[in-house]
Amino acid sequence: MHRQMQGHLKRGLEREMKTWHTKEEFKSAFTKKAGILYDKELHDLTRSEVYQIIAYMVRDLVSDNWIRTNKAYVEKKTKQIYYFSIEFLLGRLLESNLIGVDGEAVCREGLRDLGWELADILPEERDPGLGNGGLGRLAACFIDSLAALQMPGHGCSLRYQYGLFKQKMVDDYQVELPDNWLVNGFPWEVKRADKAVHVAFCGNAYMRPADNGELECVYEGASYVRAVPYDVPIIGYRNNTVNTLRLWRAEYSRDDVYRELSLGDRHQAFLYKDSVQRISRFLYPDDSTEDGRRLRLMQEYFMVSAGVQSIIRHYKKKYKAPLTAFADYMGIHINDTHPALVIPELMRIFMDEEGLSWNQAWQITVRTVAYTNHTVLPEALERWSIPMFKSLLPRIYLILEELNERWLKKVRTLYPGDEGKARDVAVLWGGQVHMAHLAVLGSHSTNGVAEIHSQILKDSTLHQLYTCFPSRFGNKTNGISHRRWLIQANPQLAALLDDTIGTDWHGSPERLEELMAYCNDASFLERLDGVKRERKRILGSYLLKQYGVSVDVDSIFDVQIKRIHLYKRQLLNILHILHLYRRLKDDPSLVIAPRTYFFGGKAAASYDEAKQTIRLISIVSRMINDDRRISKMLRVMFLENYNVSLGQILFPAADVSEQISTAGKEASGTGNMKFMMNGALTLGTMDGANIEIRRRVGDENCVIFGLRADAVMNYYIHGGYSSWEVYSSDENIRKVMDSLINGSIGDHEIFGMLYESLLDRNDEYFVLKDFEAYCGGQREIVRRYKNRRSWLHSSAVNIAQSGYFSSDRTIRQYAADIWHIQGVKV
Ligand code: RUG
Repeated sequence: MHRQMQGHLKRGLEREMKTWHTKEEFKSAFTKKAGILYDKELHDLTRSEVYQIIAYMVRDLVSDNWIRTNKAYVEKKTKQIYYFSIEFLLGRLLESNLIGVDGEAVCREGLRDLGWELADILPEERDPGLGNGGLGRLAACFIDSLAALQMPGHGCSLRYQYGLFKQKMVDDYQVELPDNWLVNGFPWEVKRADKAVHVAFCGNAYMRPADNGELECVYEGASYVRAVPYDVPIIGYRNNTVNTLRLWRAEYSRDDVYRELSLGDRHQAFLYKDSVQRISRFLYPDDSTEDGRRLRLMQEYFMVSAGVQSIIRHYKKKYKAPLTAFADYMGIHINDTHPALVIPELMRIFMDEEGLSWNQAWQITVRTVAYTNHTVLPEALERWSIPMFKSLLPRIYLILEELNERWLKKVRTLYPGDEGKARDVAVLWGGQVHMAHLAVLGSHSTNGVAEIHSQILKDSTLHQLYTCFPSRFGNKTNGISHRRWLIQANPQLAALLDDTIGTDWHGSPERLEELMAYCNDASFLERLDGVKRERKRILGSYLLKQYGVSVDVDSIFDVQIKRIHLYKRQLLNILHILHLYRRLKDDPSLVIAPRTYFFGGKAAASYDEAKQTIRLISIVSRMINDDRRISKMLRVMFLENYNVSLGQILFPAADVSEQISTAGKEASGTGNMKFMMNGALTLGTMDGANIEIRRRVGDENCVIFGLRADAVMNYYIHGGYSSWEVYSSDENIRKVMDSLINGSIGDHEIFGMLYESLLDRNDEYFVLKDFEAYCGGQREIVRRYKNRRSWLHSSAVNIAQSGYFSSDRTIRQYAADIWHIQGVKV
């Protein structure tokens, strides 16, 4: 009661949020907007046009607040954070923004009066092609939380014309089609041509003595690319805050094109235009070629330079404080090493354009930048060849050279004769630029994304740098937006929670823990059962509509959705399915608990083993689903083109969350959190955030199996284990492995590459070593599922404990420990 009164009082003082209060208000705004945008009778509008109209209406609602938010930050001289990320995997924005402005219900009712269903309009929006996986989705959750918590934090990235690719399955092969997501425009963006900057590439840079006796840099013959920002409003959750995601697009200058044309060289003009536009054309150019790698480096520097220039300009114009105070007002967070060139770029501007000394510039830079590492896989740690780097970014290279020289001098003085140490901490070594080393050296904070991952960084991946800067290292366990992954994706569950524990958890997700009091409440569990069944039915009808296949909603829905990668071990899952299939084939009297296995995920276009894994899953699924007897107990689905929108249908419907990476390899995982929040039980290894999930829910409410990270590490140190030995001594494994090459799968298919990676190349990811334990885990899942009441109890415990994994908690930790920012009321 008391809290409620306080709430009313507080709200009374705040400016009322702008929204449509009645459906009449909505309808009148809609009609007006439709007239302005399309000049058509309402009944002639297409669904896509209806989507565009509502999107622009939402933008109208928030436009004052967008201006006000920026003004508030400047007037209060608040420190602002810029989250630089090469990806932001946003997902569709219409529904989340409608929820944000508290206009969803009114919009739904108003539209219905006008003859449309909101549910039919939402799919008209294409998933923005601005990201591909966990790292990009994390960035999207983070800016969502920053706005929800009214914190001054913005995103910075590239405006890719094409997303990763659209995955299509053709004859069991993954085919990559262009993801032309911008084809109908992107109503959420605002082009800010007046804020364009120029980014320099190539040319020649060298140092020469200046008049004052110091060295100065001469940089000549550079080519300039115009970077134009497109701003997307990031709308806070019913709170008036509107932050910004700034996306940079490479544009050619008309003057340069006209110059070439006036010289009569149309071909040259075309080449120039193309060379500029390709910088922001594709998310992830193919990095298996030198040309692709060069383009990727161009993208990284383009994003970084444009972003840093605009931040410094903003600081000088609006904050009017000396550069020495820069880090007190501006923070730059780099999401992995892709934006790590912010470090030399800040140095370049501070020294070459602002006239600061090396030491002054370095001090400000380190205080400004913070870094998050997302991987310990050596092949994913970015390194660039020095010749390529030098030719593309000559001035930036000179800065890295100086930085490296100064740093190694210090290291060699502290550790004389220890060249191993120098190698492990160098920025330039062995002909390569080491981006992770640059990121640690040039920032005041380095964190991993789950406890185990942060520990591995300290103990091994970045161990030598850790010994140099122990106080810089920390952990920030990842989180997910409970607004998108629960309130929006699973309104049925959200309503049940509201009914049971009230709505306070919307603003304070840790209060989901109040659900613990209901985990043994029979009537609550019955309703939870109803919600899960409903969500399984929704997935079932989607599959029927999309693929014409039906699934048994009474079967266990076991889901593995994520990028396809050997370390994530989709192979382990499909080999176990093959094992089950073989048992059912060998023994016609065998009856097993009905199960439906779902897979979804894209393989990188040049990653052959991952593509063959998809092919294996696809062929096995057809073989099993076509078997009339067996498909009553076992079904397998590979869902093409897994993306955020598909995730919003899959997570709520899952009973089992497959998190089965080789221990020590998955930095955190965030899918594991989305499943948990929707009441699925984790079947997982002691890896990434699984460990923290297990700690919160207890062994009774998840199933953990397999080698631990230290055992894996031990094997690596001693040259691995012998997968042949496991193969020879375990009949189940032998039979499953043989089926990969003896023609018994599908139409005499041979999966030689996978067979080789597991046996001839000694199973780097311990698939065979963990096979028996995984089969045990699967049996345990079935055993528990059979006791419906206790399964539902576990499901409820998972939901109740999932509040910790809200990205609001993560962002609060970043804000308090790294960024030193607070919420600002708008
Ligand atoms: O593989 C990691 C995931 O474990 C993690 O959850 C996610 C967000 O932190 O980042 C993923 N990741 C790592 N994506 N790209 C990389 C390497 O650049």
